[in-house]
Amino acid sequence: MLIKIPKSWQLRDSDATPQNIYKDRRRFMAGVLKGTGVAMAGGIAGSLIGRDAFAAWVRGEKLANVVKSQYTVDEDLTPYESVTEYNNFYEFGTGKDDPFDNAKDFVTRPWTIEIAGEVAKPGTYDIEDLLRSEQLEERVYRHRCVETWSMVVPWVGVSLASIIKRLEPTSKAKYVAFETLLDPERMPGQHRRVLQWPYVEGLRLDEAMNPLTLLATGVYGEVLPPQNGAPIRLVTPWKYGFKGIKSIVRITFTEKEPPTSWNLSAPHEYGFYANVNPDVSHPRWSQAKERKVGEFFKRPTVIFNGYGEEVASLYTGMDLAKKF
Ligand SMILES: Nc1nc2c(c(=O)[nH]1)N[C@H]1C(S)=C(S)[C@@H](COP(=O)(O)O)O[C@H]1N2
Ligand SMILES: [Mo]
Repeated sequence: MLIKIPKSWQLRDSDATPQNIYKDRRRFMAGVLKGTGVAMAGGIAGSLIGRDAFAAWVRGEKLANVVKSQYTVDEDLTPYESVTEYNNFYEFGTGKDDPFDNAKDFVTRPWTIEIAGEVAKPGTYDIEDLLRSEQLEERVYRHRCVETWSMVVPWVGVSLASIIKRLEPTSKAKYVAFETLLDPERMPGQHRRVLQWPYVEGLRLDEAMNPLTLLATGVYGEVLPPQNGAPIRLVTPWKYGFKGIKSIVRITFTEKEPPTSWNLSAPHEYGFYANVNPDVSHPRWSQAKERKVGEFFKRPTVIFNGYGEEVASLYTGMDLAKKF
């Protein structure tokens, strides 16, 4: 479905598309990618992801063939340095600047992703084969960590729904489970049992199919740096940051709710759903306010991180204080 009426957090078409091609765009309506809400910047529907998307990250080298998505908030971006130097990625240490220091030399090419479980097209795919026919989109998303910090991040990635459709889940598939690489040689933080390794996460299938759900391969117009989850990581902007599993090597379609790392480690602190909810306190702190990285004063947190118009219907009839 093409979103015609912008939601409060979306850019208008005319904002998402440079003015000089906006008029042309009307003639290209037929070329608008179906099902993604993408405003095509130039009518290159169906184009392949540029080869550079599968190269190692090089600072300053911009990705080609990226279109600006309407799924974009019109807010000031968190500076590049904060987005890439203030991270959680326990495979590279538990301090916020450890991933920046320790993940630098993490080699992410070549990379394979195993597709398994209740799906018609299982197999081990080279990342390039899995993504080849997808459209790279830039989406500026709010990003909210359970430790009450927040950012505004310009991700580059592909719609997870689009990939899932091609893989054809069976009628038994109700959830999607994700797994990070397990390799203590390359991920030294895995020598310490701060979490059970590998890091695992999961979504209900309808959450995974929501148009907001992104598999990010880049940020700030460049290939994703290792500390941000290269070469591919999950982004679900209405959920707390820990759902955004990094450096994914396996995606499994399951009938039952899969285990998730933070729920395994502290079940009363971290639930499966992890929806941003200012009314549900973390047992050790309130979730009502957040501090945008770089700002001094806290702001009130908004339910579903402001994405309620797009996702609230996924949870009708659920008690989100119990199913947190
Ligand atoms: N594999 C893996 N993925 C992970 C984590 C991790 O420790 N390991 N930390 C999570 C947490 S707690 C957060 S807040 C986000 C941080 O993503 P960012 O560094 O891109 O902001 O990554 C999530 N994904
Ligand atoms: Mo987090």
